[in-house]
Amino acid sequence: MQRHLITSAIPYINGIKHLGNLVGSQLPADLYARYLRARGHEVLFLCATDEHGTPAELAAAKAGKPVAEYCAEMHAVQADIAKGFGLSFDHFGRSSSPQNHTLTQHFAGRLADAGLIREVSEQQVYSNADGRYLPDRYIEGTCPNCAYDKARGDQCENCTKQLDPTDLINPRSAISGSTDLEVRETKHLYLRQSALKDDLDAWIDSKTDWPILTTSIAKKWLHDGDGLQDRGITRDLDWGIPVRRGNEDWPGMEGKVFYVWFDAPIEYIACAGEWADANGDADWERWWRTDKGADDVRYTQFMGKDNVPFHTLSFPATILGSGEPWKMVDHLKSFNYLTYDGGQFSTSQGRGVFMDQALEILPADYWRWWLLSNCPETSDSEFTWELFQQGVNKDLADVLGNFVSRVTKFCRSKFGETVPSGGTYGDRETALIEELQARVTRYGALMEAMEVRKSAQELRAIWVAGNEYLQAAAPWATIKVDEAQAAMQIRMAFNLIRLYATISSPFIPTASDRMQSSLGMESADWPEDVASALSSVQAGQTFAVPENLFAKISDDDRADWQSRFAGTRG
Ligand code: B3M
Ligand code: ZN
Repeated sequence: MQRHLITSAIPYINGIKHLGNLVGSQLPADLYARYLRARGHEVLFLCATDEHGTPAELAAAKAGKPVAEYCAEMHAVQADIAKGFGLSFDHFGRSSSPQNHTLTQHFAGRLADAGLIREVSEQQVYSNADGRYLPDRYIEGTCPNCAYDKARGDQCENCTKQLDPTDLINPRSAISGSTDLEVRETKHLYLRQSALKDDLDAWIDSKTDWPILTTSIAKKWLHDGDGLQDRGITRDLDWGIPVRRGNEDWPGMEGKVFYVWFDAPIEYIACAGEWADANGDADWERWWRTDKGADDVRYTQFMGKDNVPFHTLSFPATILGSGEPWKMVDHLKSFNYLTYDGGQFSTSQGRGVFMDQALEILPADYWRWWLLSNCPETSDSEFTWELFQQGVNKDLADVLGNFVSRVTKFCRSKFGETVPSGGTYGDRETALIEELQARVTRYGALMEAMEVRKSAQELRAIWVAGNEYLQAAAPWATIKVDEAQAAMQIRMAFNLIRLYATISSPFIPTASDRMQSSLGMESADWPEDVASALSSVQAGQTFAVPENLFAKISDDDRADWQSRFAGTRG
């Protein structure tokens, strides 16, 4: 048994996330967490809302609410939807928590003590029309790196380059659209990432098992152009964590807050503190402090590719620079983008399917299966309603759902609602067990390696093998000549349902629970030894037919949703 710390990138508070956000971090993180728990490991799976910075302020202003109130409300909404999708966080925290305030100020103090923070008088964009400074997302313009014309002041979404507002070409205010901007001088704190460049480089080199997507992005920003840049970690905003040096005032920094990307990753740690406080003072340091037991923890992060620079450079710089024994990430799994009907999913433009809408039209498992089995792992992948319909109908309805329904209904009509006795496994069953042993072992290895799409393919192949067995054994024909033999075949099929329930649960937890409870089971151990797993449901076991495990998506439904989600969300 190992101990696994798992974090998903923490979603911005500014509204309900779309399916592209979901599949790029929280959903695969949940898959991994559920798998590891099913294998008996100890898991701490953390996520939170990212509540500071311009995304929060802009969204609250749009909603006409004070930021704190807006954040509290949206946190509850996001927590609820996460539950609806079966995201099994041990804690869903808030980056605005008191724990994160304390810890963020603590890190800033440590970094200052280590000489890794410098004060910079910098040029900042001031909007005359808006009467305020325009940090980060308050400003938009053309990316100096790739010429994308909707780049934001903090980062270009298109090429992932981290930017400063003054880098943008043809800048305009995101509040008013005004181009009546001027540059004024104000004082800010900079994290001297450049001083940590060699340490970061060596640390990244030691991560030989990281996906290429992750390392290539990290290396690009370490070495391209002038190399790793120092980053401003403070902002002229009202909402955020006040700039303090540990628990002391920071002269000259009055009224300023830390930059959202400085405090957001620290929330991964603070969230463990929130979890501990919510769970009767559980010991969180054994997950995060290598001097308090975390040296044998394996820490895995999940995120979209645009978040990689912050997790491979900025956050590690914070931790390394603190000189304290905090746990650093062991494996960083990053994802490309899911596109929507030939374009981008977009929160700001309300384009695509959002998590609340998805749950209104179908249960979570349909989405979980399709999104995970098509996740943008090695390249971008595409959501279209046709592909979604095909995937759900073929895999879930025709293969898995149909198997469960045929087996349970046939048994009920011929033998009643009890698994029948008679017969013993023969050659066909031995061959099936052999095939499944190889497949289940491979599936486990792929899940362990976080090969999400390949895991889904293997799981599907395991479902298909059961269907092929049933088709070849044909108990409906066997029963006419040899009832004991047919009973044995049905018993095997019930054992397959039990096996499917167990190994499918990381992907489709609700359907798995229903399969299990139809067999009166609470849970089962992972079928390491397939032969014994496939003899565990025995004659005499009662069952109930689970109605409609998966319904097919009709062409009418598809067409209906297609037009309903064609525009943008108001
Ligand atoms: N909130 C960006 C995002 O939701 C950002 C991630 C923070 S992870 C520390 O994609
Ligand atoms: Zn760019």
